[in-house]
Amino acid sequence: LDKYKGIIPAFYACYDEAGEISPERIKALAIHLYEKGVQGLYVGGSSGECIYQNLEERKATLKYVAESLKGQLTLIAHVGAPSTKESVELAKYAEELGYDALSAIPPIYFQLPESAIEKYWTEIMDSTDLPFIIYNIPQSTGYNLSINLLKKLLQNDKLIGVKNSSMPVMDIERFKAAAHDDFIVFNGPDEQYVSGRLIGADSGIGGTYGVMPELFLKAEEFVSAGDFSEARKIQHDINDIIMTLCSLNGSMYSVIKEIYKLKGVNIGSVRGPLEPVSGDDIEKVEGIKTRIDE
Ligand code: NAY
Repeated sequence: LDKYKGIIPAFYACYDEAGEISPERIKALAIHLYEKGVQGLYVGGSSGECIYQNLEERKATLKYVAESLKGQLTLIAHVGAPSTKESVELAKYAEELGYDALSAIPPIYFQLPESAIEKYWTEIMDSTDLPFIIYNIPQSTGYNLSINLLKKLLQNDKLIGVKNSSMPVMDIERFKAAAHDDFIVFNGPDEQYVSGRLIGADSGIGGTYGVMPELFLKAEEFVSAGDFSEARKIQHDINDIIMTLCSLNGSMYSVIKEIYKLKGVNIGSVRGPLEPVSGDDIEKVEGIKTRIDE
């Protein structure tokens, strides 16, 4: 399970100037992140703007990332989709492409009973031979994984971990305590990477790792070495940067994509209803990049 330990950026949606999926840009971003030395990639999740892409577009993204990097780092496919049918189709496709693991949010839009959520995740798990990682992100889905459901799902050997994006770091400790020793908990909130690791997270998957991989790799190095005071300093820098990423007009992802253009890796902008960076704020992007590079 060492292949899941380390810094795993959530892969960004890559569009051309017309807002269509860009194979070339997907490949360029994949190679760029690989060269930074990250442990793996989480493809097609929140940062992949999965909710705003159709099945064919999501499949294309999974395919071009796999073509670029299969066998070179750990690849996790997020396959959560509005219906079970589509999620299973994506899961099977990811298996064909050679992904290492699958992951999915719970069903969205309707507030379904836990029995339906259990069935949804179980049907995805049963559809392939790949290991499965629950994506718990209650602030976006409206459902917070219960210890009760986690314990039930743990009877399925395919379940190897949970990517926990709920804000209480204590949830990480509770999930670790409820499961077996090899169960992997991934820290979700980037703002709490260091505290997440200290309370028991084995590694992390995050939406801002991709724009500042060096900082997260450094934070992880200090955590692994037990140098918490240095780790805390890096977390402080990371949090200052995240606050500025979130302070401009437009979504955090649109700011990240403008920074990427300045890095010389153009991955396009965001897709509606996410808003691009607008007006004078575009001039502030350079300052954020400088802060990251310092
Ligand atoms: C994914 O699937 O793209 C992620 O892992 C992103 C998880 C992110 N949470 C949300 C709500 O977007 O990494 C976090 C987030 O970007 C970060 O903590 C900054 O707020």
